[in-house]
Amino acid sequence: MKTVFVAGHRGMVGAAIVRNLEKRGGVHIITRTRAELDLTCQQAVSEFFANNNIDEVYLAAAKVGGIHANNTYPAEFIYENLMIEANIVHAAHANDVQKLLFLGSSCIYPKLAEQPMTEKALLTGTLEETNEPYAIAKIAGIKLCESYNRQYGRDYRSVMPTNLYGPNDNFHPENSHVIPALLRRFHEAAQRGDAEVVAWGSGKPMREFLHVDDMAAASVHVMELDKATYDENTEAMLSHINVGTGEDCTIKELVETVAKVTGFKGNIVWDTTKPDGTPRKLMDVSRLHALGWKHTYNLEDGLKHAFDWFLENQDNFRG
Ligand code: GFB
Repeated sequence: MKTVFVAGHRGMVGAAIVRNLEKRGGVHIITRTRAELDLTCQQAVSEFFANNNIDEVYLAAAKVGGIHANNTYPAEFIYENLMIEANIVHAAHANDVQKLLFLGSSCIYPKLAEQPMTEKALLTGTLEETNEPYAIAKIAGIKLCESYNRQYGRDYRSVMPTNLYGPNDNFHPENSHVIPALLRRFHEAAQRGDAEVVAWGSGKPMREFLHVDDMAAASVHVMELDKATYDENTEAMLSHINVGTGEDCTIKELVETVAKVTGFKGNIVWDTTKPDGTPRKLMDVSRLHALGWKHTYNLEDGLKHAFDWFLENQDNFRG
């Protein structure tokens, strides 16, 4: 039975990957909490790989957050992500782990990339300033994988998800992404019977959203593709694959759907002192579709599922 290390299993994506792998069965899954293994510590990561006979790695550990967190803690976003990736990718190689899947983000693409964004848009323009440090770290992660593949013949793949949401999300009022922030704020406003609720920015930016269970399924799908099929659909210097739905909506439309799902009936006030971020970042998912994977959740059903999870877990979620 192969041994699979899921780095970041307490996070939203890592937890979903563990659920997916457990459901499929037939693998031995290894996880470590932050207290057990500090992924930013090179020596600890080296020793962990040397002491465990790992066959495959899902690299879902990362410092993540929404537009405000990225803009407020740029040092942590670049430092922690670079360290985690460099330590894990190098230790995997040094201990002869042949397969690894690195998880990035759609913010690796230029702020004004042509829409929808194909994998070829990488490094063709200037990044969005609110999350440039995070994006640079994620681009470095892709290039780490490509470099070990080129020089040492490793099979380290990368997937770049669009904005994700779902169970185990971070519902912090300021530092979270837009969906968890709005689900919580609208729910609390509905409970109190507030007449209005505040959403950030102009409402005009467009975003694409993918349920995390779909992301986990796509990650396992890409990891399990045979090498010849993967290689045929990627290129030596562009070996990452976009993961998304290929459909987007305005933040205003998202807000209206969140109001419907949470039962909030009052007015929405836009706080235009908050940043909008990238105007649009729609993924071109044709490479992923050609590789035989498509999402299952539409946005409203996905939001209902995430909201149910929130209601069941609101007493013990993070933030
Ligand atoms: O999800 P979000 O923080 O991330 O914000 P980004 C998306 C959009 O929602 C922005 C608006 O236009 C926000 O102004 N928005 C409206 C809100 N109300 C709220 C709110 O209450 N909270 C939040 N957070 N936003 C992140 C990157 O960018 O996307 C990360 O900073 C990462 O690096 C992630 O790539 C996927 O899509 O703008």
